[in-house]
Amino acid sequence: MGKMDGRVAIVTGAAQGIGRAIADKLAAEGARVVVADLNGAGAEAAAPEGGLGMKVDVSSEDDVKRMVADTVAHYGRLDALVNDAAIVPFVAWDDLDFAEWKRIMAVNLDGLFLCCHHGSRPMRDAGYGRIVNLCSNVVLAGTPNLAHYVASKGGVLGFTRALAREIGKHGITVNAVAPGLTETEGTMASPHAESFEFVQMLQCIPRRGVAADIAPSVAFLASEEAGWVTGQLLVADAGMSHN
Ligand code: 4PL
Repeated sequence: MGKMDGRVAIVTGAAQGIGRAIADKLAAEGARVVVADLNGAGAEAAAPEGGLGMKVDVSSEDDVKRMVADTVAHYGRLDALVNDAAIVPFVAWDDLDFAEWKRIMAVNLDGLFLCCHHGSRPMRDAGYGRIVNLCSNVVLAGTPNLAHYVASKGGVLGFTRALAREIGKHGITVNAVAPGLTETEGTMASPHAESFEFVQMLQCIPRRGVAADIAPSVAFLASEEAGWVTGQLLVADAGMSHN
C-alpha cells in the first residue's frame, strides 16, 4: 500500500541525481513512473519496474508533446508530473555571457513551461493532477556564481504560484520543492563539490544532503493527500534557509 498506488507519474531529469531518487520513491509508493531524460540510455536504465524510459529534451516542444502523448497512450492516464530537469551551472558573474544565460533559461524555464503546458492537458481532462516543480534554496539567498540559475529558479517559484491559480479549478495542484546543495553525480563533478563544508555550517542538521533526502517531500506533494496544498514552496534544505 503506497500513496501513489494506481498512479502514473512523469519525472524529468530522472536518469540521475535528485530526479532519479524521486522516480525511485514514487515507484516505491506504487506509481508507474516515466523517467524522462536527455540521456536516453540513462533514462532506460533508471526506469523502475513497470515504468518507461524516454529520451526527452524538455526545451524541445516536439519532445515534450511526444513524452506526454506516449505516456497517455501507454498507461491511459497521467496523474503526476515532476519537473526536475535543469542545468546547474557554476559561472562567476564576470564570465557570464548572454549565450550561457539563454542556455539555462531554455532548459530551466522554457522546459518547465512546455512540460506544464502539455502535461496539464490530460490532468485537466481527468479533473485531477499533481505538478511538483524543483526549485532551489538559492532563490532565498542569492547564492554567488549562479546568477542565471538563481533567476531561472526565481522564475520556477513565480510560475508555480501563478499556475496554481490557473488550474486549481481542474483539481490540479502545483507546488515547488527547494532543495539545498545536494550530493549528486552533477554537483560532485562540479565546483559546487567544494561548497558542502560551508553549506553544512548553515544547516540545522550538520551533514551532507543526498538525493534521498529530497524525494519524500516531492512524493508528499505528488500524492492525493496533499490536495489542500497548492502554490507553495517546500524548502527541503536541513533548515539552512526560511521563506
Ligand atoms: C546552496 O541548487 O542550493 C549550490 C548549486 N549551493 O545548485 C543549487 C546551494 C547549489 C544550492 C545549489
